[in-house]
Amino acid sequence: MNKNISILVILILVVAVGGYFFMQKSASTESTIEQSNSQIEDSTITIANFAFSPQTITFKKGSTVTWTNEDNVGHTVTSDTGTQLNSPLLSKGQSYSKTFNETGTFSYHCTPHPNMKGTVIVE
Ligand SMILES: [Cu+2]
Repeated sequence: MNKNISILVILILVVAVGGYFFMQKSASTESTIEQSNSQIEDSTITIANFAFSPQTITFKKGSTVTWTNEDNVGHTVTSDTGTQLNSPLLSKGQSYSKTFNETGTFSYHCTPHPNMKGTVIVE
């Protein structure tokens, strides 16, 4: 009888300790995911008065940037070099989104108005 109770106590201890470590492990995995998610920010750039605002923007890899044209005039979001950014001509109220999965500095301009410039820095 006493032996049976001892075995029962040991079993309960094993389950309790095992459960504790399991919960610790899943809790730390959860916080790691939360941390990496918090570094990814979706950003908005406004195109207004023939300018990109903010003109320079910095964010983490994996973030999505959306440009929205608020001017009555059509604008584009076009990479200075390469094809990373290649929007169509955006009319008023139209948007263009791009997800950056690689780090780097991406300079862009507006094709009809080459003096409109902006920079996206992905860390
Ligand atoms: Cu423009």
